[in-house]
Amino acid sequence: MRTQVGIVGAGPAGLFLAHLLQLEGIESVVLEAHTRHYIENRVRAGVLEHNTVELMKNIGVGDRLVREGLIHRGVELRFAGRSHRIDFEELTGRSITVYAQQEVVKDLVAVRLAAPSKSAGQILFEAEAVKLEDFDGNPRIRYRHNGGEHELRCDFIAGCDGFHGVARASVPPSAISIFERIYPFAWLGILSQSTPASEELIYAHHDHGFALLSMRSPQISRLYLQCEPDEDLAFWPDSRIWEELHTRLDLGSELIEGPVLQRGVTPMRSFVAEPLRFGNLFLAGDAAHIVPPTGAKGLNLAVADVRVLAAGLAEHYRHGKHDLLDRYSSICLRHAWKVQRFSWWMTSLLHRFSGGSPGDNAFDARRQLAELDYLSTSRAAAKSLAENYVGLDVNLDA
Ligand code: FAS
Ligand code: PHB
Repeated sequence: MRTQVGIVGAGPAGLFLAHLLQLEGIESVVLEAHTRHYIENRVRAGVLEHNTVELMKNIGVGDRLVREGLIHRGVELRFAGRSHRIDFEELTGRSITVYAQQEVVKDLVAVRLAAPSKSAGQILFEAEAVKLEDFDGNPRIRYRHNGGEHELRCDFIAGCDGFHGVARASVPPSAISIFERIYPFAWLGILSQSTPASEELIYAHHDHGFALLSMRSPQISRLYLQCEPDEDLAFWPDSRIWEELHTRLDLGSELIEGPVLQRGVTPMRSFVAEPLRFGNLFLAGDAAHIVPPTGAKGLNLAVADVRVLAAGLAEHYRHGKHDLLDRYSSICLRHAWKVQRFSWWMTSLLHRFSGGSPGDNAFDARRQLAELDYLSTSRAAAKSLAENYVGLDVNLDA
């Protein structure tokens, strides 16, 4: 099979890229290892930045988002027995929208499969890319599908296959640099059939550890607890989860319990691969970088990458120019490192660190409370958090 752009992975990065290319009349084929049902039901991110929301509306996949998405104009910080609201709208004129990642995936898969011409709209499900070849010259993707091994020839390969994918692993180790920080904790996340105790997200700093109240709808809550990196969910019956959420969020009877519909433990790491381009292979999204979810950035960073990549590919096919493709890596890394900084900062602000000496840990806890106090009393500090949280614009002049 042959196409212009071979895309490995049908997560947000691959699906947004496929649609952006289609709007430019550029043909692509998406290879996805899992089934459509699997990727459309995988519970992950929940917060869309301003720019992601505006993009979805502008590229014709925002109708359900506008109907069902929950617009949030601020977020609450809870610490030392008190609360402080960061007013996004007043500080930045922007807002965020709570709309689950799997809903974004459903919207993008639907528009892709509805594409007029078959070649412009192909997603091959249960098609696992096993080897990327000759991405310096004439790229080929070898993949398994329907019990056989196949080859997709293309002009370019977009590695949108996430942290554990084959794309980054195909790059010779000598050609790539890795920057990584592993955090000494994870997040235990649940979906519960319970009315959210707050209309906006609550990030809570507590002696027991971090907690986050989010939601998916007026009937479904999304709640997280800081836990050990190797936490065994068997030791977290619903009763213990709710007890810990009550303690850390300190919402009294407002925190309504309900049946736990889904639970999982998400490890926490900061990770960046450099560069992001290897000949005609481009890495995007989690294949290129991972952020701790504290800043709600993972999905949004993936979208930022593929907007630049799609613009670069359009410049190539339409005008035969390569300026944006040549600057893809520097533009996306400059943005990604700012998002890494913010995600690391939010994580370092709100989580209980216990790995150091007792003195270090006690110092850290006081430092965090001082920073939270500063955020609640300084407009400049609050504005900095707000403009990062609603999303920074990508600077194409990198
Ligand atoms: P994805 O991992 O979403 O997609 C990659 C796709 O490639 C997958 O569908 C995979 O099946 C496919 N693939 C992999 N190898 C392949 C191969 N060899 N051949 C074909 N296909 C292949 N972010 C937030 O902002 N907030 C959160 O709360 C949050 N929670 C998360 C929880 C979990 C458990 C995880 C893993 C991530 C979470 N994230 C969160 C981050 C997440 O949302 C990612 O940033 C986002 O999915 C990135 O999108 P992609 O880059 O498309 O990668
Ligand atoms: C979510 O709703 O899943 C969510 C919200 C904010 C975060 C992370 C996850 O920082």
